[in-house]
Amino acid sequence: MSSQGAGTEEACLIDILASRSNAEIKTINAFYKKEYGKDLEDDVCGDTSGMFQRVLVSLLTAGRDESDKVDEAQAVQDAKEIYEAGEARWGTDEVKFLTVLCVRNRNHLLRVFEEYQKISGRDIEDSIKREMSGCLEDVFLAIGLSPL
Ligand SMILES: [Ca+2]
Repeated sequence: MSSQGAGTEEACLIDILASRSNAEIKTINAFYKKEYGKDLEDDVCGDTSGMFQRVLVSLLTAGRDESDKVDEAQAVQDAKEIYEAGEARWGTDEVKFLTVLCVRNRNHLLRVFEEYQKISGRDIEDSIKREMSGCLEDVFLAIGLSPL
């Protein structure tokens, strides 16, 4: 896999997984299994590696909170943790980004991004671009930008 950015297959996976509901992802998984006789997750794991693979697998498990509840205290905490995992340190702790971006609901995330802007003085998109590269950057950007 190229580190320069997403190739066609990776871009396709990012498009499909970053913005779908849990129900849609479950349907995609079931369809894939029926059509190809194997799990999409196994194929994704065969074709990708590292943090990008972990993000895709996390999205494939369809475990995102789908309520519209914003937990204020948690949103502030999430924003702080993302800041500390990225801009505030040498290198990047990508797991923190994954934990927030792949799990929290959309309303909550919007609140996190707002809080993040206050703490860091940057948009989350800017920080993702500064802290990540390649497919990982692409998938986090897709999650950060898309209406989940
Ligand atoms: Ca950093």
